[in-house]
Formats: sequence, structure tokens, C-alpha cells
Amino acid sequence: MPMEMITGRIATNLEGLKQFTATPGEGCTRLPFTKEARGAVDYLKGIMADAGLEVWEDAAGNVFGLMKGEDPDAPCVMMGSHYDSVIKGGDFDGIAGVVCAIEAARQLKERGVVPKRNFVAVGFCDEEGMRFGTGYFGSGAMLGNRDVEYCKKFKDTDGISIYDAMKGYGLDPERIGEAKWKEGSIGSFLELHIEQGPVLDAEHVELGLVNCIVGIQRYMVTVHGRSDHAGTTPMDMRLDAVDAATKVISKIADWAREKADGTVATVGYIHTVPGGMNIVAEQVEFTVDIRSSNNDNINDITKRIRAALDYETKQMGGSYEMENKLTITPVMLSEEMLDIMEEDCKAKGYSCKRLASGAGHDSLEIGQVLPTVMLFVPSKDGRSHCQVEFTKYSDFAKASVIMTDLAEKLLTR
Ligand code: HGY
Ligand code: MN
Ligand code: MN
Repeated sequence: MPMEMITGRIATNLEGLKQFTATPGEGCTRLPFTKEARGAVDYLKGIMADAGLEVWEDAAGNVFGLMKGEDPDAPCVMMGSHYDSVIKGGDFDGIAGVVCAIEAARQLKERGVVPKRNFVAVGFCDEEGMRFGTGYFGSGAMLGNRDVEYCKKFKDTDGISIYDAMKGYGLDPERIGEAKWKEGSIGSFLELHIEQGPVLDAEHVELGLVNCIVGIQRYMVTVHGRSDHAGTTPMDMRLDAVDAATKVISKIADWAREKADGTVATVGYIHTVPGGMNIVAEQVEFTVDIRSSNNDNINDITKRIRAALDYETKQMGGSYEMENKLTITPVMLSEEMLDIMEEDCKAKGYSCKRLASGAGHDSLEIGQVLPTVMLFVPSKDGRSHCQVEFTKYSDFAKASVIMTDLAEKLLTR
């Protein structure tokens, strides 16, 4: 199949999927269990069916397309990514990997490959954790790591739980356990994804062979003070939640910088209650997202945040909660599959390099238990999780051929 055709198919599908956003003209906002998610899933089901795949949705909201192998009971080769997005994000994060997995199925068929085992293309639900502050919901459910209690526990900022959001979307959260795949039924997982960082673009390298994904811990911190009049309350009589919280928040980035090894920490969301300019805040909520390839660093920063909150809230006379939303350790990806792709890149004359991923992915949770590999394509200027996120369609086409070659090897050995 000529590269132009492959590029054209990928472009048509990614252009078609752009419509499913809650913020048209301001980037992609496709949160889990929303009408935008429903639109994207139905579109994906359509192109999976066009590619001749057997299509279904599971109890967690994931969408699968199956290309049957000679031995359907043998551990399958699964390829895909997530179809959800962040708020006002880009048009490629996750969804391009789902489109390229369906493209790989097409290429396998066009090559006349007779797979010894099933090939499964997948679109995972809620990888980002954007709505509920969590992460990897769909891939975690496939592994059997999500249950009804989890669905009831985590809520969005409107107080809607995963459980209720699933019901509103037409799923039965009581059946979340049915999303788990049988032990041994998945032999390997392949994920094609944009780099979301500056390395490949800056070094003019065409493809990234991902050997490690950072570990992540996420928290929602709530600091409690007391509402008072901003004019009449003397400074030494206040229980000012903002004063206490900002003394902690202002230290977090420096604690990450001190590690000087790529460790990062981000406070991406801050919300004050009641939020009046002439009212001393009675409550501040803020998120913390800490990542490192060295798990000790993550634990150390978490410990320092907790100690600072203990001190500052005691000084202020208030209290706090620090709710853990996600804890996942760093993961090393499959050297065997990376070697196969590296050899193929060299044979095809594509420049490539091994690199770690500072972004989390479905591969982060799946790679904890299964042979997993990722292939990156360059992100223009390293930008992602914003509307300007951009990757050339021809870059996806190249990567889809390399990934299809890997899948063919795994399917026929
Ligand atoms: O947050 C991340 O790193 C990923 O984009 N979910
Ligand atoms: Mn992603
Ligand atoms: Mn993302």
C-alpha cells in the first residue's frame, strides 16, 4: 500500500474525529462518559467495521475491533491507545494511536497476513483521568484493576461519581468486573503515540522507541480555614486557607527542580471557596501531579508536601485532607520489541532513538503486567495538552508501518 494512501486514510479519520469536542474552535475536550465520547466511539466502531473487524464495547466504555487468528485461544496481540482527551487539548493525543491501530489491521489484511493469533485494536476510555482526577480507567478495568467501590469513590468537580457518570452514559457500573480479560489472553500490547515533548522534534529524529515510562502520583488536597470579612478581620485572627495552601504550593516546583533528574511536579488546578475577593477563603482545593523515573523521588516529594501541610495548617489553626487519586510506579518496556522496531527503522532508513516518556499512557498500567512497547512520533515544538498540538499525518503513516511490521512478526511466529 503506497504511503500516500496510508497517510490519507489516517488523515481522513483524524479529521473526522475532530468534531467530537465540547469546545469547538478551542481544542479537543472529550471527557469520559459524555456525548463527545459517545460520538467518537461510534465513529471508531464504524471504521473498525469498515476495516472488517468484529466490533464491541465493554462494560468500562472501551471499544475493541478483532481480526481473528488461526488459534483464537492463543494470547492475542493488542494495539491501541485512548479516545478521551484533556480539557481544550490537542487532536492527536491518544486518538491517533487508536486510528493507527485500526490502520495496522487494514495493512495486515492488505498484506494477506494470516495471523496465528488474534489481533485486537482498542480505544480505551478515560486514560487521562481529567474528569475524575484519576487515570487509566479503561485499561485498568481490562486488567481487572477497577471495581464498583472505585467507581463510587472518585467524583468530578460537580460531585458526579464515575459510577453515576457511567450510568448516565448507558453503562452498568455494577458490571465493571466484566471488562477484565482472562489471565494470559493478551500476549503483548503495542501503543503508537505522539511524544508530547520536545526531544524528537528538536533533534529531527523521525521515530521514538520508548524504553521507560515515568511513575506518577496524583493527589487532590483540600485545606480548610474559616470564612471571614477581608476588611475587619485582623491578620492574626484569620484562618486563611489560601495563605496556608500557597505557602505549600509555592515550594512544590522547587522540590522537583532540586532532584535535577527530570522529576516534575505540577499544581494544575486550584479552587477557592467561597471565592469572593472580600472574603477570607474558608477552603482551597488543589491538585498535585508528581512524576519521575525514580520512584523514591515521587515518594520524597509526597512526604514533603504532607509535612508542609501539617505545619502550615497547624500554624493557621485549620486542617487538610490529601486524597490519593493515582499511584503508579515507573515501568520499563519490552527490549525485545524495541530491538525489532529499531532494526526495521534502520532497514527502512528512518532515524530513531530510544527515550523515556514523561507522559503517562495506557502502556504505563498495562506494562506493569504484560510485554508492552510504545512508538513515538514527533510533536511540533514539543507542545501537547493544548490546541496547538501538532504532528504531520505522514509521520503517523511511517510509524503505523513500523508498528504493523512488528505486529505481523508477533502474529505469525
Ligand atoms: O497526563 C499524561 O501524562 C497523559 O497525557 N495522560
Ligand atoms: Mn495520551
Ligand atoms: Mn494526555
